[in-house]
Amino acid sequence: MKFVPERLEVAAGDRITWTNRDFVPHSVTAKAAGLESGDLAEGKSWSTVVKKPGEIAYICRLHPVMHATIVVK
Ligand SMILES: [Cu+2]
Repeated sequence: MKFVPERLEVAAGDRITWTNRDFVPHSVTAKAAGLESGDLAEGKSWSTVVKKPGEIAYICRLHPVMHATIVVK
C-alpha cells in the first residue's frame, strides 16, 4: 500500500516503469501531468517517459492515501 521509492529522481527523457507487487490493484495517477496508468492488477506493469523538468506529484486513484513524487531534472 505504498509507492517505493516515494521520491524518485530521474532525467528528462527517462522511462519509468511501475510494477504492482501488492495483492490489490493500484494506479499511477497524476491528473495535472496527464499520467493515468489505469488499474494495475497484481504483477502488472505500466511505464511512461517523462519529458518536462519539474516535480510530478502522483497518487493511487484507488487509495488516495498513497502518494509519491517524481523529480525530473
Ligand atoms: Cu492503490
